Amino acid sequence: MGQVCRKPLAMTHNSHPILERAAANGVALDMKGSVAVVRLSRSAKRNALNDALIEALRDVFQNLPPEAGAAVIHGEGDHFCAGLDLSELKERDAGEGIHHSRSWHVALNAVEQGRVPVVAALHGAVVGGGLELASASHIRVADESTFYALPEGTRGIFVGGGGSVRVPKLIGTARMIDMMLTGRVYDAQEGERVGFAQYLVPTGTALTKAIELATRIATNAPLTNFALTHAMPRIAEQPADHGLFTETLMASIAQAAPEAKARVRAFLEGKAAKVQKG
Ligand code: 1HE
Repeated sequence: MGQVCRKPLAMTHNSHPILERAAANGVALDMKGSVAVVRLSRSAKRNALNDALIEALRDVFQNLPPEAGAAVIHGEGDHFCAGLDLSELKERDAGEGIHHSRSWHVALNAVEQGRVPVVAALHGAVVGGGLELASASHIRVADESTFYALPEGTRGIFVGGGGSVRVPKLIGTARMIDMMLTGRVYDAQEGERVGFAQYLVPTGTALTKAIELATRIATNAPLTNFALTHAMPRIAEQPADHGLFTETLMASIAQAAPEAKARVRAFLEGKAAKVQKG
């Protein structure tokens, strides 16, 4: 997990200078119960991701308050995120481009491989780097206004924020190549069908739904959430024999935790909810 695993900030999120700086650079954090609600707040530029905002995103996800058991990310205004801030692209040479792309990888890894599961609440444009950011989250909830695109192809550039790794895992390599070669845009319904979003909700309700899901996720045993967000993606990339071995290790660690024992005992004593149909 590298640096994202470090001890969370002891100070409140309102008072800590790192989070104050992040808020000034377009990433605001509010706690809603056990859920860290992270808001892209650069709506005048459609939440386009400039260097300062990427750094802020990294800082926020590396420093979530200890009471956070899950996080939600959403965008202010009419769109989730318009991707890379194109005004910063003008003069970058190859060497600078390498560092720029790697800085995105660090920030989006902080989202994907942080301490808690992350639910993205999507609406409006989820394009370019915005789609890369959404793909780094663990669950995506989209409202009916959402549309997905990778305009990098038509802008003469390539994805650089992890999109070529994460987007094909959601929709497949062929669909991603098609999106970039042809500029194809998926609407909200199609986006759910092909696998961008796991939930499709009425316009204006994605954030509410995402917070509802995150609140529930935050009640899971922390080791279960860790297994799902850190072990599962790695198992999926391992050869089957290695995957089965990793699964065995993770399962035995999770079941040995006192929290697991208590939860199973509660069910056996009739004190825990049964699985309900639909
Ligand atoms: C921006 C950006 C941006 C808006 N960089 N400034 N991303 C794109 O190619 C998408 C470009 N953006 C758009 O297609 C549209 O802006 C939207 C569909 C997202 C929204 O349209 P709309 O009509 O609501 O807003 P707008 O009038 O186009 O934009 C409002 C302002 O935001 C305007 O600035 P203003 O000063 O004239 O008010 C726009 O210039 C500004 N703006 N999007 C900079 N992206 C790690 S590699 C990732 C590579 C990529 O992400 S490439 C994809 C880039």
